[in-house]
Amino acid sequence: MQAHDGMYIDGEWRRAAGQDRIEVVNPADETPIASVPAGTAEDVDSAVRAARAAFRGWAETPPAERAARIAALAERLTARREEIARTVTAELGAPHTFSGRVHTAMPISVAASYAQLLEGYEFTEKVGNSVVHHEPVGVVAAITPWNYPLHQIVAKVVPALAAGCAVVLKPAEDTPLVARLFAEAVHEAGFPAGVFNLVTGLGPVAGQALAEHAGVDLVSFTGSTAVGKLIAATAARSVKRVALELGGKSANVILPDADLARAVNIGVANVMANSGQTCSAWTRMLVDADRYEEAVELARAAVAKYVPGDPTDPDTRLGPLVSAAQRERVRGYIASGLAQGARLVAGGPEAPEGSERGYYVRPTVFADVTPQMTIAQEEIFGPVLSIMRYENEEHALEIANGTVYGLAGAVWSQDEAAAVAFARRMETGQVDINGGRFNPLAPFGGYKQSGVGRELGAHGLAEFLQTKSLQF
Ligand code: TXE
Repeated sequence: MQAHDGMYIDGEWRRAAGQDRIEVVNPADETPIASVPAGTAEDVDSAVRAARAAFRGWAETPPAERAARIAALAERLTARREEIARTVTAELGAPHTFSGRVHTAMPISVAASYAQLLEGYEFTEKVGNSVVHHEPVGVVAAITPWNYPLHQIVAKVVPALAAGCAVVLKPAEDTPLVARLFAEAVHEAGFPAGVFNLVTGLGPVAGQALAEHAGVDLVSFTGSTAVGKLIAATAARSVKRVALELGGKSANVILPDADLARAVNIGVANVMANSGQTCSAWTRMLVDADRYEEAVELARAAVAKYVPGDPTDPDTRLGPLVSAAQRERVRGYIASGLAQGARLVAGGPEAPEGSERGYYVRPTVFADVTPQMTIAQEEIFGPVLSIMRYENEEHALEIANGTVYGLAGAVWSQDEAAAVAFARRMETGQVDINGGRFNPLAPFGGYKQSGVGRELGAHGLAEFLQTKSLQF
């Protein structure tokens, strides 16, 4: 087990103020693999001071130079991609192929997209007799979750740096190792000291201290809705800006004329990816009454391909959940589905066969799920799909929009215009039409209680800017 010392503050690895440590556990076999310092309010204060001191200089650095540093960061992450993928597999439990293809390649593409975007970006505009300047907000606190450990960091830190902000990152306690690799890559990329700082630590200690700190101008948070509300309330006390990316309960709406097999297969794959620990996962599949049983059978066959296994094995498609706590939450939701009368098509709350060790759950499909059930309303964050029946399009829309969330979704139809018309009526921030494809420039974020603000692309950059107008 590797005991890491230090946190990256003011361009160097500094010893933590306190003695407490966080143990990182491999979720596939429950063995401790490393430990990192558990930062305190004192460490947070040093990091925020370093960021404040570096901010002005970085804000005044020409955008082309900021772009060059970000391009160098993307290049350093690319050079370390195998190490990153291995680390994500070790601390999160994601299957190795998925760690490489998604957990590593996707954030690298996002980082590279900001280097490009900055090149042509206009930080000033003329409006009548005024010139409007888009200026960086200041010091940004980035608080990130464990589910896509590198992507969540990149999606906040890189646009903040591109905007000219200085950043203090507090990554999730379950997955601090990839955050350390990110800090090393930032260092290698030659950013000025203090522009980026990393404090590892517990949410209620280091996270809370960071969200409260008077030297922070904006808190960008991704995580649970409960903590998001807490952070918004804390930030409101000193009128800090917030960007919140919270939970989801996205609908996968299969319209009656859609290619059913394709929609169900891709829909099941979407929910099983990352063991269901994806905020945008299409966890509610909506199928018309006529083709309902056919869809259930297709889903039963599709989910059989997801056999929980060792994430380092290249053939494994479904790894464990991140922690024992998440496993218990997910099993609890599966039990609630059974108790509330949903029909179990596959899986169940028991541990999968042969998984005495590791935080594994059975890939689970429920049919006959009704909108009132807990599993149709709350974010489960595990490999659990609910298949729901609709009578007509209005009914489908009512079900799709019938939760407090609105993060993502999907619509399938042979008639693309009909799919688009339906998507426009969905109360959600992003919809994939007939499958969709990841676009690092497309804004991502929530309607309703799924959040405030947008990540990625120009919208993600604008999150970290404030405007000043000069009148002539
Ligand atoms: O999240 P937390 P958890 C959802 C998902 C999951 C549930 C719980 O449903 O099952 O949340 O996950 C930091 N002040 N999502 O408990 O606690 C914490 O240290 C400041 C959805 O892991 O919200 C971590 O860095 N910070 C989601 C981050 O907040 C605090 C991704 C997220 O942890 C804090 C993850 C506090 N008081 C979970 N308490 C998504 N939207 O993608 C905790 N933190």
